[in-house]
Amino acid sequence: MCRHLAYLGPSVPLADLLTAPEHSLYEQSWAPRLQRHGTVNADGFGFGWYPAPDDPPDDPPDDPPGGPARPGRYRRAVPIWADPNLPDLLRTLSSTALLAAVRSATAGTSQDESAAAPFRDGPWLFSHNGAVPDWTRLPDTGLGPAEMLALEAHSDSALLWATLVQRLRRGQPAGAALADVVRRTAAARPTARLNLLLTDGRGIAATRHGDTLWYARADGRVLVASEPDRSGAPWQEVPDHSLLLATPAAVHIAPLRPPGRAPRPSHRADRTPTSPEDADRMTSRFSLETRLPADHTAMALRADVLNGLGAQPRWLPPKWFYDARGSELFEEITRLPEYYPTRAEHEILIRRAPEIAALTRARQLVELGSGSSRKTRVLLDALTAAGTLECYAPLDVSASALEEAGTALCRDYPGLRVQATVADFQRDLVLPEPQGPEQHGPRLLAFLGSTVGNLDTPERRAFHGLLRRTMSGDDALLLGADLVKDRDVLVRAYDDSQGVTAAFNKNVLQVLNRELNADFDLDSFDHLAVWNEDEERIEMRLRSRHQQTVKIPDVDLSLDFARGEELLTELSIKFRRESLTAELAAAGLQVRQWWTDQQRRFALLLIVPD
Ligand code: AVJ
Repeated sequence: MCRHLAYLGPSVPLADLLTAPEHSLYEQSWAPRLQRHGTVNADGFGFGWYPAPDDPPDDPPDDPPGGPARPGRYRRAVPIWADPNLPDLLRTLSSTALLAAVRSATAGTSQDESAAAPFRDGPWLFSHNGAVPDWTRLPDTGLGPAEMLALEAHSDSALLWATLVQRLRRGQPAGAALADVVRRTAAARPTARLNLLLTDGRGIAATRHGDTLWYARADGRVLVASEPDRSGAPWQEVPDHSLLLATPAAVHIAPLRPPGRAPRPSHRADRTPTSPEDADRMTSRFSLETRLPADHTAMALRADVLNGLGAQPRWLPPKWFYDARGSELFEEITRLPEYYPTRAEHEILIRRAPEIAALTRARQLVELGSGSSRKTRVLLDALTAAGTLECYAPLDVSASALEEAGTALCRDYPGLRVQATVADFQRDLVLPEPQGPEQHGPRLLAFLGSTVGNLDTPERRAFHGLLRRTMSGDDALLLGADLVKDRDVLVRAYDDSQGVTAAFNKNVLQVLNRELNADFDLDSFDHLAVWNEDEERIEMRLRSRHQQTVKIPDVDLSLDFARGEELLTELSIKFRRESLTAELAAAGLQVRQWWTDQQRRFALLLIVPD
């Protein structure tokens, strides 16, 4: 029930935000697309906006001069499309900040305009999208009889607003106050839906808890809304159970934790249990921003399948190995006796981490494709010991991996901020803007595990160029690269005796079966690891055991595989010092250090812009 929206940015006519865009809030009142509960939002609407800074102040006398502006408000109990005054109002009013809502009332609540959002107190405007079951008996609201009687409306939203106002008046920061109200309400009413939206005209705080929430930030503007319009703004979905803090300059998203949920047990023996205060401090040191549209993964998979499986020879990009099962199998691969790269790289990292810390003096560590961040701890330890590190910024396509790794790191590194970004850095390498005091400090970019070997030569060239353009003069890049070596050692590393790599390879077919309703029979394909001598790379392939037809209904494909026909699933390029150094130099990147393990199987490169 309900849809809401908040805006901060340059002054615009309110019509540009509320009625002009395709699938605007106006349209969402009768045709919401993503709404989880209810259908039309016809039980009133409202919006609040802020006076322009040069307008005469209308502060009440007890407000300090120059204090925050008090917003104006317009609310009606009729459907938004049924108010004949609205078009003129929206056309002629402009503001740098807006909060608006269309309402679908819960049974048993006030039906007049007093129950329409936004609610207001001082500079604050507030809206609630959701419902609290049995709200009249909600325990521990902290409200006395006077406050109860002063509720602006008989509704769950007005009650939540009163409990929030108490906290705001006490000076609790907006985000903490919202998170607190959601946690307490959810503890008493586990099925409550609590998408809250709050602004003071300068910042927006919002929670997603049970319904949908999106934001778009670009060109000094930020929009936060229940669902995206189709104005072309770069909308991103906020994960459920999150707190979002936004200004036109930055958006922060942090997971909302249910009260009293115990932190996961640490592998470190020397740690004392985390107190609730620590947990709050941890949450405030962890942020997650997503740069991928919500349907990115589904769309990219469809495109890759149509493109690769429709081609001859057939191929698939290796990133589709890594669903939960695939990531587990890869972790298992790294522990196989035959799979040396992980251990070799770890050996170098352990030995060279102090030098890396001394040479880079990095204040921010940015890791591309961080995954579980397991090997990163060696670097974090060294950079922490050197006393320079303030922020770890992992980038990965998996939000769940980022959240899991990020919260664990916040727990184990008490001074560290973790600023995670869900991104596909191969397409769109935008390094996270530093949010803290390390604004101008040197950054260390890390791309480990020889994942660079998954890129073919043109892709690698483009990627090096992208890296170079993103790096400033005092930044450095740490690159892990597997080296050319004896053929048998290589093939064994990708065709182990326990069949773990075979299972990993076939898992991609399972991913297509699950995600696209394909009917691959895993036993009808053999795992192959081939050393391509000319290209100096391992090629993982799946070979059809017999002539067969595979259907992939979700992308309308029917594939005939001849007996013995091969599907290429991964390239793993092996490098040589001279050619890799030359390739990097061509992109304007200079190799400062080339370190290998004792057996010279793997190289770790410290690279600077030239
Ligand atoms: C994670 C891409 C570095 O190529 O060695 C391991 C993946 N594939 N066994 C690699 C992989 C098969 C791995 N990378």
